[in-house]
Amino acid sequence: MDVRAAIALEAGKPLVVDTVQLAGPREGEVLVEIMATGLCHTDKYTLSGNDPEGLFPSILGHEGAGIVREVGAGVKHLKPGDHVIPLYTPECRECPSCLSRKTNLCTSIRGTQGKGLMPDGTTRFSYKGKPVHHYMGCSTFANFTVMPEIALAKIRPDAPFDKVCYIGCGVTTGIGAVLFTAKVEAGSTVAVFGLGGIGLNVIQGAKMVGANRIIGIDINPEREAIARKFGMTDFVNPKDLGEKGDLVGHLIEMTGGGADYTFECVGNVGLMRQALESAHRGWGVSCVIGVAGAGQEISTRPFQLVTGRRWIGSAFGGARGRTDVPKIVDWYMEGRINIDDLITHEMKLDDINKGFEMMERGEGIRNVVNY
Ligand code: NAD
Ligand code: DAO
Ligand code: ZN
Repeated sequence: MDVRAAIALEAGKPLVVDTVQLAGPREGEVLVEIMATGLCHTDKYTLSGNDPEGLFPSILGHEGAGIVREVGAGVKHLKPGDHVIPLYTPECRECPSCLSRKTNLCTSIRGTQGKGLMPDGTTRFSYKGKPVHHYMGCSTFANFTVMPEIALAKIRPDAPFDKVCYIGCGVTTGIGAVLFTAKVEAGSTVAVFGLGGIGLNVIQGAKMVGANRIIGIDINPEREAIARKFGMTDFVNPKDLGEKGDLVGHLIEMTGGGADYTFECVGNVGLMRQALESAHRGWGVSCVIGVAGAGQEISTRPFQLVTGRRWIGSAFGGARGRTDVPKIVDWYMEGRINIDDLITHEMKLDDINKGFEMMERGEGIRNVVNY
């Protein structure tokens, strides 16, 4: 079938909005009409050409919501008409990782997904007769996509697509890192480094679990107001500490020894170190969420760990997509979490490059394409 898509033809070039061809779902696969998709910094990173695993041509986008239109042979849990959120971290419930109950990083289709292919090693998209890669197993920058059944979370039908699409990445990543990965307790002191689309969701997760003090750190002073709305109690702009400002020392003093939990939500390896070192001696946990540039490394003095700080990381908030994403949609529909105030711009697919330019300028929190 013909579908409308924003194609990443070449690294560093704008997306091309055009008609591409999509083959139907094969065994275990599902055709989904994408109704809305968020634009995430990871899409921008891949398009820039800096992602060593980026493939071209491809159809980017991994933060979508849509409706099942057709199912392939052997599909057991979905039917046409079901509302779904695509999962770049699938949940097969059968692989050693899923069965371990120790991780959300399902390994069943990891090999092909990383190569931009469906589990049978082929692609469903083509453009001008040539194959086009899938992206993160989702490709939500097309109004129809084909996905494996194990990579779709079935959600309630009354949830608005243009809001809950954000649960497909940013919301779940931020809230999940607090609830599922770090398991922050009520009464904790939490420090959040970077108050963008991820960090603001860490803040609302910390508020949800009853954190006592939530300190936000950002070099953009405009982030203070929205972060306070989401539950931040204290704001620190490292630029206000001066050229040689000691952010770690400042935070340790503010918290009487360090935060119980710190979260790095930028992707800056220097900040990751500061986040670790701002965690409380003896028990502080520092969680890396930000994705650093290719080849970068983190470092600290090992004594930081010997003296009881723990350095951990979180992918997709530690969420098991098919199990946890429908619950997070329920939390939104019950008014327990706020997504509306984080969706700062909506646009049509034809304007998607304007959304990328806004991300580049750091404007707004989340842009959504409403098909
Ligand atoms: P964003 O650009 O919306 O937010 C980043 C924020 O960090 C901005 O407010 C910016 O002003 C601030 N910032 C930049 N440099 C800073 C510094 N030195 N000190 C303090 N603040 C600083 O980005 P986002 O969408 O929130 O994504 C954040 C990171 O999370 C990215 O690296 C992204 O790739 C990553 N991410 C990880 C996962 C995961 O599963 N682990 C999922 C999605 C995104
Ligand atoms: O199982 O090794 C694996 C792949 C895990 C993918 C998780 C990616 C999380 C971070 C990427 C940012 C997402 C937008
Ligand atoms: Zn699995």
